[in-house]
This record gives sequence, structure tokens and C-alpha cells, in this order.
Amino acid sequence: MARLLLILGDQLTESLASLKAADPSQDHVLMAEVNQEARYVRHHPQKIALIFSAMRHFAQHLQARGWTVHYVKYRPPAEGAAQTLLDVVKAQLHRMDYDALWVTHCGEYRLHSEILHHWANQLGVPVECFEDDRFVATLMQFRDWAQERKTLRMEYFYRLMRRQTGLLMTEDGQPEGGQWNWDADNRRAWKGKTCSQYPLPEPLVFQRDEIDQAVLDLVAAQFDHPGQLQPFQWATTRTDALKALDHFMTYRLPHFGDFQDAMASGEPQLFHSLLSPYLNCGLLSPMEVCEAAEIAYREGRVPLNAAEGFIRQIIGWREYVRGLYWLMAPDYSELNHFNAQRSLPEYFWHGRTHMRCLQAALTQTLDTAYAHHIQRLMVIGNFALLSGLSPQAVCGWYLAVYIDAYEWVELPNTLGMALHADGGVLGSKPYAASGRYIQKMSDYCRDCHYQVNTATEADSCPFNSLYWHFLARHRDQLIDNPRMTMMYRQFDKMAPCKQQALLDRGQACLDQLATL
Ligand code: FAD
Ligand code: DLZ
Ligand code: SF4
Repeated sequence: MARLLLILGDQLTESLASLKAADPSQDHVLMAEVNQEARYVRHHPQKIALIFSAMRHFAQHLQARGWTVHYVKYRPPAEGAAQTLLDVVKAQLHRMDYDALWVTHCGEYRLHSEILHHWANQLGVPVECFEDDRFVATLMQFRDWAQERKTLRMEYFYRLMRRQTGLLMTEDGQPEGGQWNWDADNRRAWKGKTCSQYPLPEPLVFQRDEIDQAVLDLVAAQFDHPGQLQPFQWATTRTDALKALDHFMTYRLPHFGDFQDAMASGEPQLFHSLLSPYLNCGLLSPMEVCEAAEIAYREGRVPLNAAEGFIRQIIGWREYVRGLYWLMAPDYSELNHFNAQRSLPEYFWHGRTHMRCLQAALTQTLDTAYAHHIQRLMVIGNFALLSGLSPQAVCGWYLAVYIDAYEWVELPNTLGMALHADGGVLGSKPYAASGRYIQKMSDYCRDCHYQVNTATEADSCPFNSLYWHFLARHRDQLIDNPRMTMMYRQFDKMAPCKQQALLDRGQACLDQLATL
């Protein structure tokens, strides 16, 4: 009774459900680098390098543990080798006799539905799919939770997850410190360059081995996708990912909460963890990461607002967006509440714009495949929302450029959180903001071509007028939202000539979007 286990590039976990159920003495593992996965969007070169190298290391690890692993290395399309996962599976079933193909639930609807609906009748063996139990909540649990509610706010799901895991809970079932959420304490701007009280540590550097080097050479030769391949600074093994976790716990978590929403020129990471790529491809587990944060808090090494803020991102947001993705798939990806139709300005692909904040976030993204949450949400996402960029184009961009991007996590964050294109399923109001927010949370405006303190002049910050233009053009959709009343009141109180000047400047920005 030998089974063939297909393990995907984001399933690099030794305790993966299919591996747990299988028997290494007779079942075989199959892993494959294929064009289907490497090219279905123009993934950032660092993302491809991370996945391929982590896959190769993981295969080696499984072999050392006694598994028989059939590993198919990448071959360019011109060489006529197997290009899809189905091709690879078929070839392996042809080579040897297996009783079944075992898979673990995929992270993307695209591939999951292909496997479940189209493979079995082409393969001649049954396809058995295991639930992906690397998350805290099951998909069924999220569905049940959602069914009981009119609105699906993350905060309430998060509280359920806190109770379920016991993370940061007191013995009598109360949230540690008497409060569920310490977000109000987590909004400080970082003045670190002028104030040494909160110094940033040196980034952790990993040694590159032969596997990394071979993959980096391969990606450099075969993938001309947007983004820089070097310097490549990511961990590609569980051992190194654990070092990254440890380094974060010691040096950055203590101030993670305070500066969670801050942005600073030349400081791409600030106090963020950079752990999402490892969580999402399976090198780290969400619970081990959260438990490490809780221990750091209980031992007095980090304050509560830091530990809670960090844990909320993982058992709150991460679990919630995954549940929402599968609840709403596949139609969610097509939603476009504001009927936004503009295409992406070219600078999304090279970063050259006069808007300093956007230039910094885009350039950093293309150089490192990473931007932290506030850059993704309040700079790039906010700009896309205010400018009416097509959600499908924007989501395609986010899926391609970020090292941690898989549709289950990217889509709800981009389409739902940043663009409000789901009409409020995820968020109770759009995350729209003027330049003042960016000025408050960063030092970008100081060196910008545009003036953040004006709104209607030819050199005024585009965010300032685009903000009012957005509110005005979507008045019918937003006016009844109680969380938007104050903004509309503010606009309605302005003199008509001021209102017109704002709308004119906003329209001018939209007309010149390509050259801002
Ligand atoms: P930290 O700030 O250190 O946070 C710790 C961990 O919490 C992260 O590693 C991540 O696993 C989790 N987390 C934090 N926020 C979220 C969130 N909103 N949703 C899910 N998990 C979260 N995250 C991805 O993993 N993949 C994506 O493709 C992705 N796309 C995004 C697109 C947009 C428009 C926005 C606004 C956010 C997106 N996020 C995405 C969420 C978040 O920005 C990243 O998880 C975070 O920036 C990763 O960096 P970090 O590991 O340093 O995070
Ligand atoms: C992201 C990615 C890339 C770039 N390449 C591969 C690959 O060659 N083989 C593979 O099994 N997985 C890869 N992945 C991850 C998959 O895209 C991911 O498993 C699916 O999108 C499901 O989440
Ligand atoms: Fe961004 Fe406006 Fe500030 Fe320039 S002035 S950095 S465009 S917010």
C-alpha cells in the first residue's frame, strides 16, 4: 500500500498532515519546482529563490530522516520538461505503482480546486486531501463563527483564538492585564535617528551554502521578473528561521508594540519581525512563534503591549484572513465595490515617483521583496485606494512582489483591508488617509518634492486632495457609514470654493497619475 505524497513549496513542515499520516518505510514524497507555480504571476526573484532553496533543503532534511523523496528540479520551458504539478505527478505514477496520491489542503483556491476537481479522473488513483492543521483555527470553525454573525470583525475572532489557545490569558480566563487589545499604546512615531533610546540592532546575516548558491544562480539566469535578487538575506532552513525568531524576540520585540505603525527612511524593518515568509512556507509554526512571545513577556523581557500586539497579528489577523479567504473564495477576488478601473502607474514596477513615501515603499519592495504592514497599508494601499486603481491589478501586484505573498493571505489584506473593494466585509471603513497621517508616522515628508501642509497648490501633497476627491466621488457609498460621518461633516463645513479647489487638485492628480 504505497502512497505518493505531493508536498508544495509552502508546505515545508515536518509535521504536515500528510507526512504525519504516512509511513516513511513505504510511502514516497514528491516535490517539484515547476513553471506552473514559478510563473503564474511574475513573482519577485527573491520569493522564487526562497521557495526553491527552502524546498531543496527540506527535501534533504526529509531524506536524512529516512523518507524516499523524488525531487524534480526546475527546468526552463524551452527544455520541454514537465511544466505543471500534474505533469510531474503523472510521470511519477507512471514510473512506480502507488495506491493513492496524498495532498494537504493548498493555500490557494486556484491550485486547490484544480487538484480536487480535475486530478482524480486523470490519474487513475484516488486523491486524498488532508486538512492543513498548521493553523490555530480550522476552516470549519471559522465558517461556524461567521455564520452566527452579521459582521465579521477580526477583534471578536481574535478573542475566541485567545481563549482557545490560552495565550496571554489569566488562570481565571481573563485577558492578561485586563484588556484584550493594547493597540492604543502602539502608535508612536520612531525618532530613532535623533534619539538613541530605541536603537535598532544590526540585521541578522545568514551564511549561504551550496544549495542557496545553486538556486540563486538558477533564478538569476532564468527569471527576469521585476525586483532585485541580491542582496538575498532570507533564511532557507528551519534552523536559520529559528535563529531569526530568536533574534527578533531578543532585539526587536521589546519595542514592536510602541513602533508598530511607525515608518522611517532607510529603515525597512524597524521593529518588525520579518517572520511572515517562514510562517507562510511552513518553516515556523504560528503557535511556536506566539509561545516564544508569551514566554518573553512572562519572563519580563518584553512589555505586554509588545507581546499582545505581536500575538494579535498572528492568531488574530493571520487566522482571520485565512478563514475569510476560504469562506469567500472564489468570488472574493472579483469584487470591486468602488468600481475602480485605473491601471497601475509604471512606477509600481520601478519606484521612480516624486512622492517620497511611495518612492521609499516601492523601491524597498522591489529591492527586498518586503515592506512592513504600514507601508503596505497606509502608503501603497492608501494611494491605490485614493487613486481608484483596479483592485485586481493591485492584488496581482501585491501577490507578485512580496516574499510572503500567497493568495489566502494577500487577497483579504489587499482587496479587503487596503482597498475596501469588498464593501466592508473585512473592515468597517476604508483605510483612507491624507498626507497628515504619513507625516505623523514617518520622516518621509521632510524630503519630499511635495508640500504636506498644503492641499490645493500645484506642489501640494497628492494624498491631501486625493483623499477628499475619493470621499466626494464615493459619497453615496460611504455617507451612511457612521464611522465616516465626521469626515463628511468636515468637508461639508468648508467654503464651496475650498471644496472646489480640493476637488480640482484631486482631479489634476488623477489626470497626472503617471507622472506624480
Ligand atoms: P510583523 O509586523 O512582525 O508581524 C508579525 C506577524 O504577524 C507577521 O509575520 C505575519 O505572519 C502576521 N501578520 C501581521 N499582520 C498580518 C495581516 N494583516 N494578515 C496576516 N498576517 C499578519 N502578509 C502576508 O503574510 N502575506 C501577504 O501577502 C500580505 N499582503 C499584505 C497586503 C496588504 C495590502 C497589507 C496591508 C498587508 C499584507 N500582509 C501580508 C500583512 C502584513 O503586512 C505582513 O504579514 C507583514 O508586513 C509581514 O512582515 P513581518 O513578518 O515583519 O510582520
Ligand atoms: C510560490 C511557489 C513557487 C515560486 N514555486 C513553487 C514550485 O515550483 N513548486 C511548488 O510546489 N510550489 C511553489 N510555490 C508555492 C505554491 O505556489 C503554493 O504551494 C501554492 O500557491 C499554494 O499555496
Ligand atoms: Fe508622501 Fe505627501 Fe509626505 Fe510627500 S508630502 S512624503 S507625498 S505624504
